[in-house]
Amino acid sequence: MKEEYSFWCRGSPNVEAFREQDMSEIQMVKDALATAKRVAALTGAGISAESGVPTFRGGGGTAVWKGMRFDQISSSEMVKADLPAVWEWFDYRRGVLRECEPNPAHFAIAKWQEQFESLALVTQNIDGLHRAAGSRDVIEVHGNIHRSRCISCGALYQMDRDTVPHNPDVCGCGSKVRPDVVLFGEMLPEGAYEKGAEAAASCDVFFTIGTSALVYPAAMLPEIAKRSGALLVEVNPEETPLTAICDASLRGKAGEILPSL
Ligand code: BV8
Ligand code: ZN
Repeated sequence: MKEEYSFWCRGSPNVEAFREQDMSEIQMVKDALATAKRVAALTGAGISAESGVPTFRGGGGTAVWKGMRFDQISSSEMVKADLPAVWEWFDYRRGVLRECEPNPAHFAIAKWQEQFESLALVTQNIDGLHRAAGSRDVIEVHGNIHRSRCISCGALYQMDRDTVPHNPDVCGCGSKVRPDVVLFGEMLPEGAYEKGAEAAASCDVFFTIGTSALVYPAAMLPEIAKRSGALLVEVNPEETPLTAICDASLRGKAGEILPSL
């Protein structure tokens, strides 16, 4: 049996603690889901934490790479200034991802696709773990680390997760390729934000899962959902700037909370 499942089935201390703490809130969310037709979710790095993928913030730290904060190395300036350094950072992360599998949180959301009339999944993550867990039509607002793009003609190259380092390094047209990921200072993929905003504005329940809600415009989506009358549910061991406007804040790990919903 997979490690994380035995952990969950054993009734780990976290799960016990979590049960007393949130039963009223979790019951409210369960009741809402019993009648919900349209559900939407925004996920961030925290949903992949139990798969072994390091998060960017939280736990008091900020990811750094060779002395640079990750928002400096993951920036449009660095692609122009030092593309090899950007690839070194992304190939390192792709190497880490080779060992990472979807966790019960990813599988729970993939199951929701069958349970509700409509399920819109917007992810800030570039790790591809939602798709690997079986989710379809994932709106990847920050791109995907297993795809690269020519800096001149825009040709896309899909890599499998074992292609580390990235390949090809040069496009057929002769120009360099870069990660097909939205870096700081760059626009989101055409239509991605709009699709997410439309889902947020028309859902009955909106989940913000495993995100510190600091990066825009993705962090706007839960606010749009709230303003449009959705029940706003946060799943995160820590408080975030969204906590104050949430109808329910389920304090715990996504891999334990989502399957229990
Ligand atoms: C744009 C890809 C516009 C790269 C990423 C000042 C004010 C407001 C905005 C700005 C500003 N200055 C600049 C901006 C814009 C900027 C921005 O928002 N900056 C922020 C930091 C202030 N945004 C942009 O640049 C965006 N583009 O705005 O373009 C524009 C307009 C015109 C013309 C040109 C451009 C592009 C943003 C996208 C950047 N790319 N990623 C890469 O991955 O390297 S963002 C990066 O942060 C990741 O994608 C990540 O997903 C995202 C958000 O982080 P989180 O997912 O939330 O992860 P984090 O570690 O922060 O938090 C984890 C959470 O999980 C924690 O809360 C933790 O408690 C919780 N957790 C931990 N374990 C668990 C858990 N939860 C549940 N279960 C667990 N087990
Ligand atoms: Zn090209």
